[in-house]
Amino acid sequence: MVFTDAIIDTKKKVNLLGDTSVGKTSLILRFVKSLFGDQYLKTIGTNVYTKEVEIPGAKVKLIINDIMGEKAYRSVQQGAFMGSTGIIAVADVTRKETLDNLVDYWLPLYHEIADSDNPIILAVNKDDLENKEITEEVLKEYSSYFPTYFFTSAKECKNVEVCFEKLAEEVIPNLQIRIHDIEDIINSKDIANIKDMIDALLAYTSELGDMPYEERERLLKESGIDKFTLDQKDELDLEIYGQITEDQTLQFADNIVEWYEENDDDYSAKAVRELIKKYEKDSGKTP
Ligand code: G3D
Ligand code: MG
Repeated sequence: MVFTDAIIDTKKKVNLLGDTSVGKTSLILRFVKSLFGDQYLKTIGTNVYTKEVEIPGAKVKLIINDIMGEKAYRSVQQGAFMGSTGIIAVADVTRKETLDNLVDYWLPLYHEIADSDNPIILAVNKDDLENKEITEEVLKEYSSYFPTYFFTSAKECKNVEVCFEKLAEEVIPNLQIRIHDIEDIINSKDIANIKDMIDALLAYTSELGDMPYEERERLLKESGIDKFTLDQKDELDLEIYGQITEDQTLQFADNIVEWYEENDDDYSAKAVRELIKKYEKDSGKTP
């Protein structure tokens, strides 16, 4: 079994930001509707577009907010940043000041509202034009703000999809690491008995699934595994395993799935469901 299917199915709100006329609306329309041109651009206020992106391991519905670039609309712009999980910062390759304005105006404005850890992809747009003021050389000086950038053209459909796909990847924390590691847990060894299963559940929740220690302990207790506490390394004593029943183990697994669902971690809920299936198969309960 390999996690090539989308194991996460989620929605994420993202924003494009940057000065007027850098091509924010054009990039969105190119990406969402495969359109470019005059008749679509006369947007007023904030517009919201959605498009589903498939990347390895996940299906992400991007909810893309388009804002007006005029700085006078500050409060409207900030409203559009609520709940944002990541941004494409857009500059115009022929106007270096649009890059500086990202750093001096747009990023600080965004960070007043949104999490400073949110991923940022830089799109240096209109790469089809001559008279470039923003080059690879120039971008070296901005690498602390924009570690990831693409030269794009909404007009010529260059690097547009890759920008949004990269953002989709980055708005899911640790996606690649998690896919790799859960595959390891699931593929590397059999989960043929209660001990293996509990070990896998403890390993997943503590190392990959970011479940707080106290929560893990609480879910153990709620599963009837209440006589025991975890040690510092999140391990149970060896002798304890013999006293745990299969029902308690599966109850623990179900509680974990439920906990992840409540905490909007679809990936982890699905990963633990896979562990349950694996246990049922390896222990001979299902063919
Ligand atoms: P904005 O939403 O950031 O304000 P728009 O920017 O998407 O409205 O684009 C502003 C102008 O730049 C538009 O031209 C648009 O056609 C043009 N534009 C957008 N992307 C590109 C691109 O990749 N290459 C080129 N050459 N032009 C682009 P008008 O003439 O309508 O002002
Ligand atoms: Mg626009």
